[in-house]
Amino acid sequence: MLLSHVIGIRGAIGYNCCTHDARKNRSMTAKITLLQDDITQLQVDAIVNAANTSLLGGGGVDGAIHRAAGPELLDICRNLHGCETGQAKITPGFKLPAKYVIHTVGPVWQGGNASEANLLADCYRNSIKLATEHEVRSIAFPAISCGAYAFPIEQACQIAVSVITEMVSQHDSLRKVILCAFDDIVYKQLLKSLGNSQYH
Ligand code: AR6
Repeated sequence: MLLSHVIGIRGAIGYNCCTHDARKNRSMTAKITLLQDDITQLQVDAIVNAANTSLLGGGGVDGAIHRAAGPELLDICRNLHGCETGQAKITPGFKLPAKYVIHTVGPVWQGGNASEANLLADCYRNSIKLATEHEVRSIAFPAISCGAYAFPIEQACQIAVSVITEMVSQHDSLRKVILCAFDDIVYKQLLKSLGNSQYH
């Protein structure tokens, strides 16, 4: 696998961007891009929400997405009857720039012996699977479980990069995957994981 790596830094707001071109054999051209940004502002086909099993909103990125999408998002989420950890469900984005929100539920960190790693990988895998079923070409992920759910950030970022890299190689229709970090710690860790992935 060939990976190219470009970093650009824009302006006083500290916008950071890193692009990895992952090409598998001849045809795989989907790009994995790292941004430090508010996911609710991204113009992509779908953004992923780090939700809880109720799907009825919460704090963190979940709260930000519900605020930006407007009350219709909560109305439609009531009809989804929740979501199990590691699974994903899709709704429209309503007032968001994104057409869809894919709601997934990350694991709460319990010390590492409660299948947390597998469940986190399932979140990325099932979100991308659902996205491709809805002809999503561009998708943005927050750092699932890296906030209130207290997953160790280094391990979470490695899982995110590894599963996304694997999934884009299997789904040619997916042109762009954005890893959207909010804080510096997650941003730097994702950057490191993307760099390390060149050697695996
Ligand atoms: N854009 C991008 N990333 C964000 C944003 C944003 N606007 N806001 C926060 N983050 P968390 P979790 C980052 O706690 O750990 C909720 O209450 C944040 O810095 O949102 O999966 C749900 O309802 C962190 O790196 O999600 C659940 O109850 C990452 O998003 C619970 O929290 C995830 O932090 C889920 O916890």
